[in-house]
Amino acid sequence: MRAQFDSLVLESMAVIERSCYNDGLCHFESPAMSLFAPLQNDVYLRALRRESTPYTPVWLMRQAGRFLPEYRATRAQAGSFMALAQNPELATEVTLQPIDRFGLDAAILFSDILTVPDAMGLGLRFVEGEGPIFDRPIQDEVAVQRLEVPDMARLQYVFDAVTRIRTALNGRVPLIGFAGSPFTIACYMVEGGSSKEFRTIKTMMYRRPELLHHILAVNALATTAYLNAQIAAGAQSVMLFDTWGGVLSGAAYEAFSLAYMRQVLAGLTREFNGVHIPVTLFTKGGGAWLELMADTGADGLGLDWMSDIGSARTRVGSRVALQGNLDPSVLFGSEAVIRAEVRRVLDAFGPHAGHVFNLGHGISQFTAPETVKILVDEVHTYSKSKNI
Ligand code: 1CP
Repeated sequence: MRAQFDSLVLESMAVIERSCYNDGLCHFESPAMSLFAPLQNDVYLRALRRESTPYTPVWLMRQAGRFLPEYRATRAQAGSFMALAQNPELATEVTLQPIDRFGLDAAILFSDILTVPDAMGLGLRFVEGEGPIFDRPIQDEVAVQRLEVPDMARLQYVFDAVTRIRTALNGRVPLIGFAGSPFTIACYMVEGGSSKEFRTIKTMMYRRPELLHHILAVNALATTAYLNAQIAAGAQSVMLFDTWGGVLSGAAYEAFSLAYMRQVLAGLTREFNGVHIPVTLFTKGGGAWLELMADTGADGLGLDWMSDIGSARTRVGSRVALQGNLDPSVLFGSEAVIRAEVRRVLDAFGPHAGHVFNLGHGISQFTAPETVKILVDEVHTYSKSKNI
């Protein structure tokens, strides 16, 4: 069984054309796709295409993670977060854990947005309790000039995980690939880790904007190549996480974040082996800019919990699907509160096609897994009963 699975994975990967990864623009011809099982649940993909669905699909940002005891066990087995992410077999296992447990409508690749700067040679470490740290942050002109689009071969472990996960899913639900936005990964690259004030990157932005533009241009090319390679390896939809775009002024958001997400979108493979690959953009704190985001040509927009999804829908109409909106802290509430808050979001979105239920940001590590079961049940039963 295992040998058969491994040979299927190897066969799928062997036929993926890898020769043009670095230009970000090449079109892959991959007969590998025919080796994947047909999709049984396409509700998530249909919602992103704004087609009607029998119920509202649901998945949760960071659905594979520390709130699940089985994730903590696999992570302990791997030894560290990066060892887990770099092991396609274990990454497959943790990607499937929330699918098996909760009956979600999409799986998301288990990896991280910081794999790309790591492949650029910045030296990524995760320190318990402190989050990600880069040993070689990009803080002066010499470091900026040295920065290059990494050879995608250094990220092969990610593409191998994508193919292995897609194979293991066996058509149960679609697989989402992802990357950080050029600006969001630049925040970590310039700050050297997590930040509250973003003083180093904002100082660069206002004193040496040309340096930041250079970093962002490299990041946009790298992100395009990275996502296209995930699509070639089997990702059926991709998402750009712009977690920190919302710390910018409107003008700076357009120039330093949105402009580069547009570049990524322009270079993405939007149709692969005759199938449309939907793209979702999520700018946390980006509620003021939804119309601009909808104009990028993305298929879906992620919403944090600070925006009202009903007014957001009125503003963007059916140009894009909307995903998200439930405050992750709702999962700290009672069963009755969780069910009521889920219904509130579904009612606020209204009787339209094009809603993907999700949280407004990643699930907290302190969430009790049983609460997610309640959430998924309420999304499915209530939306089915309303026949949205
Ligand atoms: O200790 C651990 O096990 C590590 C915790 C963890 C996990 C589970 C990290 C470190 N990354 C991940 C996985 C991850 N990260 C996924 C996989 C999908 C899933 O779990 O279901 C995804 C999509 C991400 C994306 C990610 N990483 C973002 C964008 C989305 C978001 O939540 O805003 C960001 C900002 C990161 C950086 C990062 N990686 C890890 C941590 C703890 C952080 C955040 C650091 C910070 O707050 O600045």
